Amino acid sequence: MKKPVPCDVVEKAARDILKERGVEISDIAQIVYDMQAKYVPNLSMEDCYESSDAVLSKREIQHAILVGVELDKLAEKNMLSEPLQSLVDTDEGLFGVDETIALGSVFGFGSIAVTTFGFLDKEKVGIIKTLDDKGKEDECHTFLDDLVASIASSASARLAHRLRDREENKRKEDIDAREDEELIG
Ligand SMILES: [Ca+2]
Repeated sequence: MKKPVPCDVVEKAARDILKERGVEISDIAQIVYDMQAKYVPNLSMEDCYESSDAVLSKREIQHAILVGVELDKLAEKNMLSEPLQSLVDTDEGLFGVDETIALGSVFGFGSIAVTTFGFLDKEKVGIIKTLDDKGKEDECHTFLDDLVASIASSASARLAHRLRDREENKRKEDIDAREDEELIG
């Protein structure tokens, strides 16, 4: 019988692969900061970092990262079959699977996550722009730029909801419990 993969192995692999591809949690936190600063007075980078890190502990996003980045890496090495190789490597405009995979994991975080993802998909900011630019050269980040947008969007939504709860003085355990109930994975 095939053995299930322990979840800590999956989480570590997803976190490692982001780093390997040049994305630090602080880069994602910066996007979250830029997205939320106009709505939240006194927003701290620590809150943005904490929220980005928490999103990375969700299984659904870890799986999306592993699938997407694997395809980016294979395309970079010219190892996919044609025509998929060219579709991924050239980031063909009508190839939307990169966005679909990334979008799939923001739904659990509600409408703020979905609208933020739509915004980041159009206005590539921070590390998303860097990845997009590098992808036009020798590297391939067709999936990764959308995955980063997905993590940042989910983290923005999570943060917005938590800050409201904090404002209303809900106890930390209640906030954590509610999040666990609401989210998949
Ligand atoms: Ca893309």
